[in-house]
Formats: sequence, structure tokens, C-alpha cells
Amino acid sequence: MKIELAELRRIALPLVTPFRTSFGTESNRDILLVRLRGTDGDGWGECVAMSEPLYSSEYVDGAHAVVRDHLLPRLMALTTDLTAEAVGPAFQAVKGHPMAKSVVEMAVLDLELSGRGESFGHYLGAVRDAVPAGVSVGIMGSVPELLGAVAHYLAQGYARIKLKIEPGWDLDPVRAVRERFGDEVALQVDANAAYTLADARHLAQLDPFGLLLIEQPLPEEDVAGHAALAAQIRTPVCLDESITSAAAAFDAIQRGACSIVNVKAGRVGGYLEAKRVHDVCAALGVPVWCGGMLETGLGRAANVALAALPNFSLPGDTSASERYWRHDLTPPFVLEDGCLRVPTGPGLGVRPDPDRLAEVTVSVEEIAWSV
Ligand code: OSB
Ligand code: MG
Repeated sequence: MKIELAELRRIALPLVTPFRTSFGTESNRDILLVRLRGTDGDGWGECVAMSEPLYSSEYVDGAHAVVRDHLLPRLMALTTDLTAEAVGPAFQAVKGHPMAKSVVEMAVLDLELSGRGESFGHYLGAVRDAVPAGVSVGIMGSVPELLGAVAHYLAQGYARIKLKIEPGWDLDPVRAVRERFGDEVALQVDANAAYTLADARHLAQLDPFGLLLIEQPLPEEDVAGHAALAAQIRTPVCLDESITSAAAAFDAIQRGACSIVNVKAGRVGGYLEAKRVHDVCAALGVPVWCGGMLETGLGRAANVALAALPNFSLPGDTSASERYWRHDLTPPFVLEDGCLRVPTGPGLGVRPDPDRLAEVTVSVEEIAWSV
């Protein structure tokens, strides 16, 4: 596989509706795409870093600089074959920046797999041809507004609902959703680190609602706090932000900080490490599910392939394209009986539509591949 050019492309995509979490509101995604142009095909990667460093320390301008100045040069310097397996070791000396590392690995993997006609799903070890889709519902201005949104998603067939929560928007919305839609709805909450251990008794008031899980109630670094909280509430604790690698997943589980894990490739440095997180959790008997970061069809294709692995036993934040975008970059992912189909074509199995890509492109930086 010979690469001629790396393209760092920034696109601007408006969300169909603003997405509010405990850390901020996202209305327009500013997304970094990496395209590796090889002698016989392209490889695409999508970076999940957001505009501001609020979910984690990474942000899109920073990731862009790290990819350009610290990661691509390390790949160009490789004397061995450039494969996805070689990417992690090549980046090992660079501390942190998992989202920047992940987008480059994703592009290399797409290029490599496309070249030999293998799909992401096959490569990662998918055992399903479709995956159940959940939907992440942002914090809203009022409970009636929230109930309207949840009714809409349930009517579309979503297999589970996740409510974003924060202090002041937790017990009332959960109670209202249970009262209106019943106990059968698969329901979970995500705090994005908005609480402290002092809120344990408050969070225990979620116990009667039979939630599947509470995601990341406490700060990223507070593994001990999550273990203490898990001992005080009945709702299973799931970690997102804290799980930065397979080793971190092993540690958090051994310490009793979580009994369920959210897997996001961008957060752990790539799809290969994400598979290792899956494997560690499977070995420890801990179920996982696939998180999302408001991706276009490119990132969604890879996520849906990952979500088809055997230990992904809960529905993921892998929603249909129309939940996010009026026009996706790729042919849209659509809900079929509450599921998204796993792409089977070579590589990601999807390609950006050239006209749509041109419409949303803000800038393109081309970097010649010098070896
Ligand atoms: O915490 O899971 C999260 C989006 C951006 C950043 C963090 C999170 C999310 C979501 C949305 O919950 C998931 C999705 O539908 O892509
Ligand atoms: Mg989360």
C-alpha cells in the first residue's frame, strides 16, 4: 500500500436540533476528516473531537495540529509496511491525544481493508448483520418538550432511550418518561461527569425507576469515587469518559467502579484498542455498548461494525443519520425494525458523496507523503 497524499479536511455540519449535555450545547459540528490517497484508492477517517475541550481535553483544532505535526510524520517515517496494526506502536511515544490517533488509524484501516476487499465488520469480528439502535436525548428546556422528543423516537422504533442529565434535570425527567411511556422502555441516563460523590443519596433516588445504567456520574479521574458510588446505589454504573484504554477498563472493573462499559474508538485511540476494550470486558463478564460522538455516516459505519461484536449486548448510541443531519455525508443510515444494518462493502463500506462533501467543506490542507 503506497500513500501519495494526506488530506486534512474540515467540514461544517449543522445538527437538525441543538444537542445539550451537562458540559455544553452543540449546534454545528466542526469535523476533521482525514483522507489518505493511496495509489489505488482512498482511506477515510473521521475525528470525533468537538470544537471545545469540554467532553475531554481534546478539541478539533488541537487534534488537527497533532495529526499534522506529530502523527503523520511518524507514519511517513515507518520503514515497515503501513498497516492499521502498525499505527498504534508508531504513535506510542506521543502522550494522550487518542481522538487524533484514532482518526489516522481509521483512515489507514479503511485504506488497508479497501485494498483487499475486506469490511470493517469482518476485520473486527462482527457476529451480527444489524445492530439495535438507541438514541441519546439531550437536556431540554422543559419536561413536555422532552416527552415530545422521546415519543417521536419511540414511534420510530428506537430500542432504548438515553436521557442526558445534570443537577436540576434528573429525577423529574426520568420520572416523567417512566410515567408517560411505562416501565418496559429500556431507559438509561448519562451525566457526563456532572456530579460528585456528595450527590450519592440524591442519585440513589433514581433506583426505583429501573434504569439500565447511569453513565459517568463523576469526573473522569475519579475511579475510586465511582466505586464508592456503585456501592451506594442500585442503578448499575457505566463508565464513558474514564475508560481511556483497555488497561483503564480492566482497572475500573477490578476496582468495582463500573459493571458496564461504553466503548468509543475515539476516546481510546482507535478501533483496534476499542476491540481490546471489548475483549477485556468480555473476559471479565462485563457487557459493553457502543457510544457515539455525533458522527457522520463515515464514523457511524465504523461504529456500527464495532457494535456487531459479540459482547456489545446493549443497544448503542448508534442512531440513524436523520437523528443528526438533514443530509449526511454518506448514503443515510436508516432504522429498520429498530436496527442499523452493518455495512458489508470493502473498508468502511460507505464513501462520502462528492457533492455533499464539497458543499460542507470549509478548508482542505494537503500534505505530500514524503518517505
Ligand atoms: O457522553 O456519550 C456522550 C455526544 C457527544 C459527546 C459525548 C456524548 C455524546 C452523546 C451522543 O451522548 C451520542 C450520539 O448519538 O452520537
Ligand atoms: Mg457519555
